[in-house]
Amino acid sequence: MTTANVDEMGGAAKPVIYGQSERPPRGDYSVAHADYTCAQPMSAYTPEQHERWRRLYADRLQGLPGLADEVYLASLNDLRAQSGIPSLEYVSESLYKATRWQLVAVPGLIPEAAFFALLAARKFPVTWWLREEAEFNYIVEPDVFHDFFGHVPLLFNPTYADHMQAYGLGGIKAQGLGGLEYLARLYWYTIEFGLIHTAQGLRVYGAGLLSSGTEPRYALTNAKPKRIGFDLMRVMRSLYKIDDFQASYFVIDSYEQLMRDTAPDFTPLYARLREQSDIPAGELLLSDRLFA
Ligand code: HBI
Ligand code: FE
Repeated sequence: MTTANVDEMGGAAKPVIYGQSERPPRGDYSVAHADYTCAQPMSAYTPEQHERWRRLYADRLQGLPGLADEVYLASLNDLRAQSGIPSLEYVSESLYKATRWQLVAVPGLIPEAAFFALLAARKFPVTWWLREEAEFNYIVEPDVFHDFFGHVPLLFNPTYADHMQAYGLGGIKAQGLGGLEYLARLYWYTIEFGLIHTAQGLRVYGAGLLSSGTEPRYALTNAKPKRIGFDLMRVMRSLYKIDDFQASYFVIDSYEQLMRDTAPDFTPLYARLREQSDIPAGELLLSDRLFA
């Protein structure tokens, strides 16, 4: 999903997507609560939408064996969510037992402060509406398929789940420190487009990759993109592209490494980052640890 500069004035916030024309919101923000959560209108989903979910699910899943991290695939399989748009409330029962996370419905992209606050409370915001048929292969902003199929399975992994809460807590702190853009880059190159080095080789764990269709194979096998060992400062200096395959991907050794490397207080890092130049997507540094 892209970062959004959502109107902080609350009310019917209209998400302005970077680089895209302003589009009318598809979720009704006026019915959302103060924390931007809303009811998931299970009865409003049509048979056509459940059928589109089944086709999206089958289409993306068939491309993942051998490309997606086995931890993700096993958890996705356990969710048994292939037959239709899942009830967030129902899935939250097993999720809460596993890692004390809950899924909450939101009308779409929400202001960063609200997003961080929900993550810090171990509540993952899932946009409740499903993309149109014309958006089957690509959608600009997150819909229920991207958020659920891409993000939810790994929330059953305790280390990833703890990292996601730490990210939310870090986001709340970053707001007063001018660190938001750096954190958005960290989220982009891990949670959305991250690769992981496993005993079987490089695998995909980023939600933006998992829900995309063709990018996992590109990310792992195409000669064009750079595959760089995760380094926190390097990632937070790295610019990214929101409307094309990535020019660089970052590789973690484990979810434990992601948790460990992002645990320290970022305050001194933001000061250092402001002194350093941004690194264009696709550019390499001599200090980069490269994967073939
Ligand atoms: N809102 N619903 C929703 N989902 C997101 O992933 C999201 C968001 N608002 C802001 C946002 N992500 C990004 O700016 C993060 O980098 C914070
Ligand atoms: Fe996402």
